[in-house]
Amino acid sequence: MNQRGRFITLEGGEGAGKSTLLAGLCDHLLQRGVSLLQLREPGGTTLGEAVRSIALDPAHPHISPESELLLMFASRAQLVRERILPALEVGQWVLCDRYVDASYAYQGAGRGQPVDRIAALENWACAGLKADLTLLLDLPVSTGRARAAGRGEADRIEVEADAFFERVRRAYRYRAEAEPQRFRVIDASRSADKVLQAAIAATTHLFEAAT
Ligand code: Z5A
Repeated sequence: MNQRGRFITLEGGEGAGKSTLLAGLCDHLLQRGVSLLQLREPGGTTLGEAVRSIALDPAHPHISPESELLLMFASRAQLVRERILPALEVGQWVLCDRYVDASYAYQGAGRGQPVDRIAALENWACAGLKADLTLLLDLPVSTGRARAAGRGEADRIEVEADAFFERVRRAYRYRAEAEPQRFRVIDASRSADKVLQAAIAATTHLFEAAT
């Protein structure tokens, strides 16, 4: 019987370097012989990608905070059942660019949705699935925004003011402090290579637990 795979999530603010890290970390894990699946939220399924195009499109400025929260969880509920759980069951490792912590940070701290409402949605929609490891790329908001600035038109969430992203950053750090056994906070102001090395070091215990 296959051993269950590991579930790693990447979190952080805009321009923190998640996509860059994900590419390097996947290369590293593949070299170690890990079979893996790389996903993103919102997205990763036909339904999820459709949700993504609606939720992030600046042409929909009037989406309410409640609708935004439900859209994120609609994408997530589908992703968990259609892709993540089946992959973990056959021993694949799943690396996901954002997961449920993003809803607490963006829709909770950012948009002011109550934490207990998000927790209720998590209990219902995520089938009890929690990440084995969450890598939080922590970076000053101004640095992340400067990095992301050259990418063309901002999406519907990226147009928010700095104060929104400061709340998001605080919420992520608070969650990391509350769950130190799951989170590893990585100083993302360092070079991409240093960030990758820190992330690789953070995955070591997942291999130990697998043997
Ligand atoms: N969202 C939500 O509100 N609620 C939820 O529940 C979920 C998501 C799941 C997804 O957008 C949006 O959905 C996001 C939160 C919301 N909105 N915002 N804001 P996305 O997937 O399109 O984008 P993102 O997740 O915000 O990531 P990003 O802005 O694309 O950035 P990134 O992936 O973290 O960074 P990157 O692309 O790897 O790097 C950015 C640039 O910096 C690039 O030029 C790199 O070459 C450079 N870079 C990367 N690392 C470094 C280092 N270490 N040094 C210097 N330069 C670097």
